[in-house]
Amino acid sequence: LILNNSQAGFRGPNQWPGMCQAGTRQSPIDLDPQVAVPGHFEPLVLLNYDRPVSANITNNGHTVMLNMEQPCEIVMAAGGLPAVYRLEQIHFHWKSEHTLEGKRWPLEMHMVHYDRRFKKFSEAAKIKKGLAVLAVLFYETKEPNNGFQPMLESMPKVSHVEGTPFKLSQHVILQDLLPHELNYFYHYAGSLTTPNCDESVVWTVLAQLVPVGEEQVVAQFHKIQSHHEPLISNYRPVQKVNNRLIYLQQP
Ligand code: 1SD
Ligand code: ZN
Repeated sequence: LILNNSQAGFRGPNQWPGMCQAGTRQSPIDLDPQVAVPGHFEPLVLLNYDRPVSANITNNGHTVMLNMEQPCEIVMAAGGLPAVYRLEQIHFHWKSEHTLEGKRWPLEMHMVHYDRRFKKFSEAAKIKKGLAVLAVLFYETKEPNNGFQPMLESMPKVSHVEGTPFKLSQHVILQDLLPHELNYFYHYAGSLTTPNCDESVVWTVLAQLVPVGEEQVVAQFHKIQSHHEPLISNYRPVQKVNNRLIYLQQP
């Protein structure tokens, strides 16, 4: 499995199996206010995002991931979501997977949640709308974003070590990684962006961007290694919208 787009020929995204080729509701997509229809949803509800939480950090060979201990009480609901979803893990793509009016941003965060009526993530992942991913796009600034500090503190431990989880030495406050405006988002039905690209995800992509320090991206995310080589990028190309409605909720 090759996620590094610098190697995107053999076994790259164009050769991924199953739904990745056959699907019609795939992710990521380009997001464009001209194409979107207005959303009239209730505001998003994010519960316990303001709480300091402990997590494990892992380099899984295609991204760096923070795992929450389950069952966790950090949940996402409303905002057009058909259920209440529990946070399973957070991971990153560099550069962004979703593009905004054709523009790709340097970093995208995926907060992966599963319908809490299921006992565990893997069961919900097989069901349409079983998963809800909250995505945040970042733009680079000279100043570092302190919200990343607890995570970046532990990143050097995993950058050259694949598959081993380490406990974060500090607690993270998830809200510190979110934009101020939460009632401004794209909402659509899509898929996981890695094989087998199951079409089980309700996507909420926040439309207000968040700053991240250039150095934080270059000196930390770009140092993550996969098979002893820097993981230069790990985004899937944008997919066809087909006959889906893409909603844009505006404050
Ligand atoms: O790429 C991630 C993958 O690492 C895994 O976390 C999966 C959930 O099992 O989700 C995809 S993604 O669609 O959130 N990018
Ligand atoms: Zn992802």
